Amino acid sequence: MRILFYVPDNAITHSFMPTLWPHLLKALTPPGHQVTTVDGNVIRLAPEELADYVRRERVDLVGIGGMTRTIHRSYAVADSLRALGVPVVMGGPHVTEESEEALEHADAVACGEADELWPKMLADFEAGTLQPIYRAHEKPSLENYPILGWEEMDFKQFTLLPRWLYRWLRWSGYDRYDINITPMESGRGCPYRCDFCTVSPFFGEKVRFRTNENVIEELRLLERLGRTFVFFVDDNFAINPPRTKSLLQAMIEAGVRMPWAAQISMNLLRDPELLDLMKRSGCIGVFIGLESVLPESLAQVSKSFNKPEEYARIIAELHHRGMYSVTGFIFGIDADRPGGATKTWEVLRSWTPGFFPVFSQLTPLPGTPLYKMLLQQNRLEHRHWLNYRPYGAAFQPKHMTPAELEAEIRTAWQLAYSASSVFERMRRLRGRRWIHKLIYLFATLAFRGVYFRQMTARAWLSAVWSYRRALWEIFAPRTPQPEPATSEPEPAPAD
Ligand code: B12
Ligand code: SF4
Repeated sequence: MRILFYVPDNAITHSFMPTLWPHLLKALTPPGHQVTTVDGNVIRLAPEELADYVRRERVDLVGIGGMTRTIHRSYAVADSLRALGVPVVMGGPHVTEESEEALEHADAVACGEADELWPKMLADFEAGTLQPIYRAHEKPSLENYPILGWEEMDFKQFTLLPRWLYRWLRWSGYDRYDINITPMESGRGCPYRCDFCTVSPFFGEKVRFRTNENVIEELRLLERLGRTFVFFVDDNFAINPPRTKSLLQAMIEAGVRMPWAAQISMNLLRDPELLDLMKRSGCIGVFIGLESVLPESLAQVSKSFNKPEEYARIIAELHHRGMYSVTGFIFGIDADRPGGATKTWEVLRSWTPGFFPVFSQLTPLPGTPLYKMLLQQNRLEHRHWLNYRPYGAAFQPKHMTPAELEAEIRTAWQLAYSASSVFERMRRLRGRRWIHKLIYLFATLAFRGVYFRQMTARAWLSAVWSYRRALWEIFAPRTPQPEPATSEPEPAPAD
């Protein structure tokens, strides 16, 4: 049977990393089927174009991912495929919570982790007995996790470099440096229950892990394939510190030298032994959900285990060891008031410049305590995901209007990525080698693109041009020279 997995596009950014679920489900597909994946974030197709492709390739069954952020795209694609008579199944965190809604667009829905459901769905489909809902009652163990077929993957489509730069690399014979990321799971689940997060409801509070040997086997495969960078997608990679340390130790002993990044909560990064092992095993970056610099806001989303007074020190500890931090902030929590973005930036600008901040609005995702609370208080835009607006507020914040909340996000991005504040950070890197500064500036440009549209050569060049003073800093002599602070917000983006 011919099966197509489709990852819906987010319509804003190019993807730098394959999405994991199609590759995992492919590895769990019984032999005898031909499975292809199309990632809409690298191959942008209108629903009708995808329908044409499915007809041309005579696909028998299409599986579509269901995240809240892109669910409107999933439904549009599903509708156009089913109009052709092609059966569609869906899975993922959104459809798990909103299965009735999803069934208006799909023939069947996998609710929860689908590792064990998928072969059953497939068998039922072949037998003509496909059920509408498949629900995982037990959380699958990850002890016998399959080794994914990465050797069949065309990673070049995910290159992080802008296409024009990549074309130039190819032209000059350096296209083996296709910078992109391979996702890998080492465990699932998180016991922390932050109010806005779907991870505890979806994957559960009981944490499950792959064996060290199994993770190392996949890392070895990636090394053989010449892969350059791994992102552990576990929501809290160090949730069980002894286990994480044992995995990192095993990676060091096995001699797998694969640069990696992961998501780890701030409270777990206080441990210097963990930080040392992270560095020795190849860690170059950590995503940390800091969420807020205000203790009252953290308390309101049940995340008081984050301690703002230790943020700067831990970011500096990571940076000192050569690891960057991507720090996530949320605005719109009930304790937040207008002006929060400026206050936040006043705190952040004094930190060691080894971090890349990203800002988003609080988003009520179905299945979360936050969603239930806002629904109860009648502050929620009904089925807000069907009316998706980038960085749009989908609820009524307590101390500001939705428009004010959107303005806070804009201000935060403008302050953090303005030419003057990037220049200021580059000046403070004067003690570092040029290559470090180059990487920092390139990564800053890439993170800037999360908010400011940067999909064309022109947009990239214009961003580089606006950072020209910072660019010169790459070649500045290696002497630390603190510069007085001058972060002025930039004008709003034209797009
Ligand atoms: C990696 C990741 C990203 C990467 C995605 C890159 C990539 N190409 O994969 C990046 C950093 C870009 C990202 C961004 C965002 N993410 Co994210 N991300 C994750 C993360 C950490 C891992 C995803 C993963 O691979 N999981 C492992 C796989 C195996 O699990 P899975 O995807 O759920 O798949 C299983 C089942 O769901 C099911 N399944 C899934 N799809 C399908 C389809 C079919 C047909 C079937 C049968 C089964 C099935 O089978 C799989 C095996 O059991 C998850 C959290 C998590 N641990 O899952 C959050 C998560 C998916 N992200 C989330 C969010 C909110 C976002 C953002 C909106 C954040 C933001 N504010 O911008 C953006 C939007 C991204 C977009 N698409 O536009 C939420 C989604 C919640 C929801 N209800 O949709 C999650 C769950 C985290 C959370 N805190 O709640 N993210
Ligand atoms: S620590 Fe991270 S993964 Fe765990 S519940 Fe909180 S936000 Fe979700």
